[in-house]
Amino acid sequence: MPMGQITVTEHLLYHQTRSHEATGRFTHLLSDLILGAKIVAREVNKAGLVDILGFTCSNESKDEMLKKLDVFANDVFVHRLERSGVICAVASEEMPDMVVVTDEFQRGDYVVMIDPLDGFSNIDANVSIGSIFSIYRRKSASHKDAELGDALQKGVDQVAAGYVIYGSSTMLVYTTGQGVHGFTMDPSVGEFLLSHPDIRIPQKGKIYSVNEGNWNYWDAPTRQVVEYFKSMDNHLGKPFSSRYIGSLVADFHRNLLFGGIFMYPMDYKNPKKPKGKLRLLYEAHPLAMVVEQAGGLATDGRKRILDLQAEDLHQRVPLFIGSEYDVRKVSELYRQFD
Ligand code: AHM
Ligand code: MG
Repeated sequence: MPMGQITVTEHLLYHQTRSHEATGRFTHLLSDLILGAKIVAREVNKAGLVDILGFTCSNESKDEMLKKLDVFANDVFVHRLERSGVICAVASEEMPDMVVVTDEFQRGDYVVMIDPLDGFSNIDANVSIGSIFSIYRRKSASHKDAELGDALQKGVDQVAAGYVIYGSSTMLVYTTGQGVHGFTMDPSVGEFLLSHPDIRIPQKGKIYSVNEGNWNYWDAPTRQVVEYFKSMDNHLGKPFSSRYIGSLVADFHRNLLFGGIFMYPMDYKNPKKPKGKLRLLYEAHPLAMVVEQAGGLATDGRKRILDLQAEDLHQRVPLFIGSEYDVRKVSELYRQFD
């Protein structure tokens, strides 16, 4: 079949029937996530019409309406997943606690982590935003309610991860541990069609992406890392190009296709509590699985992201993610300070 005619469901079924764990449940779970993404995509696309059409039903301000989109995306995913019959819990960046499926007839063995609308503050400027997801298998016994420990796992335990980018077109990129595959939404048929099979990130990049406005909040090793990519003496022999959208999925996706490194280092905005910004479970773990499956790397500067054990649902980590060579260089530079 020509590549552009393979739907994401066909692709999933093809790979699942070749795996030893082909139960159909996993495909069902992904299909529910995809349906959620299609509903969110529809609303995100409409958000751009706000200025032209105004709001139909109330006198809410634009800010209030956009804020609702955030909540709406969360509700869509959580609602669909809870009723999918294949998960035992879902945790979201938007909710303080995880939702546990208590009905034993609705309960399955998967646990889903989701960032329903990442980079959402950019939506006003028509900048691409995204949803990020990560799937684990529960560790506790199947006949009981899920426990917090089922959500707090290591990145290497993920069975699948991916994201949807709501951009000039809507794209789904996912991995089940057998490479990374990208699908573009064809609005005329309402399906994600295979457009980027087996994505490989270039081994070395030419782009660095970081919020350099944080320079004054960084420590000496981090400044040296960023200096490295701007200097003439790096492995390119010339400064990298700087590209920073401030929307993680969009920055990550560009670097995945073209090569490069995205960084959100630890900073001292709160001098007593230095920390990274991005969340381990909803952002770092899933994108680390995607990047490694595409041949790249992800580190917190000292440890591989996928080896990090989650200790808290909303734990934040420093993140350096992208082309293998560029990320290795970061770890090397940090080691010099240890
Ligand atoms: P959010 O989860 O509140 O949307 O924040 C995450 C976003 C990422 O999409 C992006 O990489 C980062 O925050 C940008 O942060 P900053 O504005 O500090 O550069
Ligand atoms: Mg986020």
